[in-house]
Amino acid sequence: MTPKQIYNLEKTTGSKVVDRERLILDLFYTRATTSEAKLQIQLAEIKYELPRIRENARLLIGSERPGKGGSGEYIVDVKFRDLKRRMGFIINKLTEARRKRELYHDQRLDNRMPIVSLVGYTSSGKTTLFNLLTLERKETSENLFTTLSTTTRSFIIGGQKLLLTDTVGFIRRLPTYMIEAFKSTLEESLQADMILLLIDSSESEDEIRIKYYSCMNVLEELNVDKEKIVIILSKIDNAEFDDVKRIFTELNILDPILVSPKSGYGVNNLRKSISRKILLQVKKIQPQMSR
Ligand SMILES: Nc1nc2c(ncn2[C@@H]2O[C@H](COP(=O)(O)OP(=O)(O)O)[C@@H](O)[C@H]2O)c(=O)[nH]1
Ligand SMILES: [Mg+2]
Repeated sequence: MTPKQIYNLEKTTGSKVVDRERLILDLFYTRATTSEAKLQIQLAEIKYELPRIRENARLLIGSERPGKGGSGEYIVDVKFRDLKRRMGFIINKLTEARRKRELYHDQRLDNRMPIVSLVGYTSSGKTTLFNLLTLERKETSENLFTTLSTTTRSFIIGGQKLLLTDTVGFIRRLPTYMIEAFKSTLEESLQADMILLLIDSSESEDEIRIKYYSCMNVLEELNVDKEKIVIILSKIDNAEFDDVKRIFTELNILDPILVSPKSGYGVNNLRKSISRKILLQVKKIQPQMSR
């Protein structure tokens, strides 16, 4: 939506109006746990605002046309310079934050509970599965943005206490300037020992393929160890089993876990897989811990 459309809608409805991009930015912001993530999101916010300055200024001063030399042009200039300055400031801080993160990275392997992270597109069933595994009752819905705060809960599998993290998830048609901000919301959960990547298997073949590849690409870009990733075919109750099997053979996914977060189908099997995999991971962590 253009600023003008938002302005007009607000006037006619008497309600606050946010467009899709603004909403995604707000959502990311509520999920940001690290200062680096917050900075990335602020940067994306500036990129959202920059192309809207002129029109916003025009709306602000009402009928007065922001012609050359007019007060409108002045507002635009000041605002533009201000945003550019803030952008430079944020970029510097980000460089600094990245340097610090690399410096302290190794100290993260101290004595801690193994962490399992839920990743996947919005509406793939992450929160439903989260509730099921942790016996939590959080709101789930068709609404894409039900998950509003970072959620980590402990749960026990085979006597081992673990932490499970729910994430905001991938979003369809994400504007390119938001990609870095999106990745930064994931970054912390990707430090997990095991990543459950949920794919909604009830969607069309094309959708499944596209989403699978885009998830895997992002995880690769964020240097996630492939061995940590477990592919979960979610909502299997709503899928044609033979079709799904064929697609995943074609995608060369060796042993996906079939789950229906809603009905609970396949969840015991999933628990067993988590338990097996985490035991291996914990063994890998232990020697480093005693160094
Ligand atoms: N048919 C079906 N629907 C499901 C299943 N699991 C979740 N859903 C529905 O899918 C929607 C999105 O689920 P949610 O857990 O909020 O997805 P998230 O965005 O990945 O956290 C909700 O309406 C759920 O009730 C399932 O196993 N089968
Ligand atoms: Mg959710």
